[in-house]
Amino acid sequence: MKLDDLLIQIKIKSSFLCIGLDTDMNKIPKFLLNEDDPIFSFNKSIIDHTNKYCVAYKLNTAFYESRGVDGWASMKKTIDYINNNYPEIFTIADAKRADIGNTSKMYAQSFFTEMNFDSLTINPYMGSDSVKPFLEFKNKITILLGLTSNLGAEDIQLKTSNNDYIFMEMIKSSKLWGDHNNMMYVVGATKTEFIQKIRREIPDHFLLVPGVGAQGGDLNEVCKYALNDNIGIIINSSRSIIYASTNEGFAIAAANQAKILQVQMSAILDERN
Ligand code: NUP
Repeated sequence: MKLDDLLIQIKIKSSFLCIGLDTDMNKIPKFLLNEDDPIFSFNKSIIDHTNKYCVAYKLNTAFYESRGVDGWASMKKTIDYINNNYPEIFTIADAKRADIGNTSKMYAQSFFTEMNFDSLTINPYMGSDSVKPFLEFKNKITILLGLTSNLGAEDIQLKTSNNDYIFMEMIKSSKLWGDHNNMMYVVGATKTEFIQKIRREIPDHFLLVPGVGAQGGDLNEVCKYALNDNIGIIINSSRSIIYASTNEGFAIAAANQAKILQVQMSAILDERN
C-alpha cells in the first residue's frame, strides 16, 4: 500500500484513527474462550464493527508471539482477514525489530512478505545498515521509534548529546536514510511538549502516535502540534477501544469508543479546512 492510499482513506472517513489489536487472552470476553481460535474470533468481531471509523489496525506482535505457534497463526489469520475484506485499511506490525543488516533483511521478509503487513515498527538505534534492508521493500513503510510514550524515555532518549536530545540526534541522522514516502516515526502522545521540535525536523513524515486513551495522551493537544499540511498523523489507541466491554456487546462497545475518537478527529479536520 502507498501513503497516497492512506491519505485517501483519511479523507473519506474523516479519521486518522488506528485501532490497536493488542489482544490478550486474559482480557477478552470469557464466552469466546470456547471458540477454536478465541484471539482471531475477538479480532474479527472488533474489525467488522470498527473498520468504518479507523484507517489502520496495529497488531502489537508481543500479544501474539507470547502464545507461540498458535499466536503466530492468530496473527496471520487476522492480517489475512483485514487484507481480504478491508484492503483499504493500513496495517502495522508493531514488532520493534532491526539487527545487523543480514538479519534485518530476514525480519523484513517475515513481516512484509510472509505476514503481508503494510508497515513494521523498528528500533533504529543500531544505525543505518540495520534499517536500510527494510527500506528496500517497495510499497512498504518502515516506522522508526522516534520518541516513545513510556516514562523510561527519560533514561536515554531524553538525555542530551551534542546540545540536543539523543532522540533528536537519531531523527536528524535517520531521516536521511529514506524519505517521507517509505518512513514514518513513532512519537508518544504523552510527549506533546516535544512534537513541535520534531515537526520542525521532519515536517513531511507521517507520525504514528500511540498513547491516547489508557496512557492518558490528549488527542487535541497532539493534533495542535503534530498535524501537517498533509494531515501527517495516525493516532493509535488499543485498550481503551478493544476492551470497552467484556460482555456480549463487546464489539459494539468498541465501535462506540472508536466513533467517539473519529467524531473528534472529524471536527479537528473540519476546523483546519
Ligand atoms: O512509544 C510507544 N508507546 C506505545 O504505547 C510505542 C509503541 N509502539 N506503543 C504501543 O502502542 C504499545 O506497545 C501498545 O501496543 C500501544 C498502546 O496501547 P494502549 O496504551 O492504547 O493500550
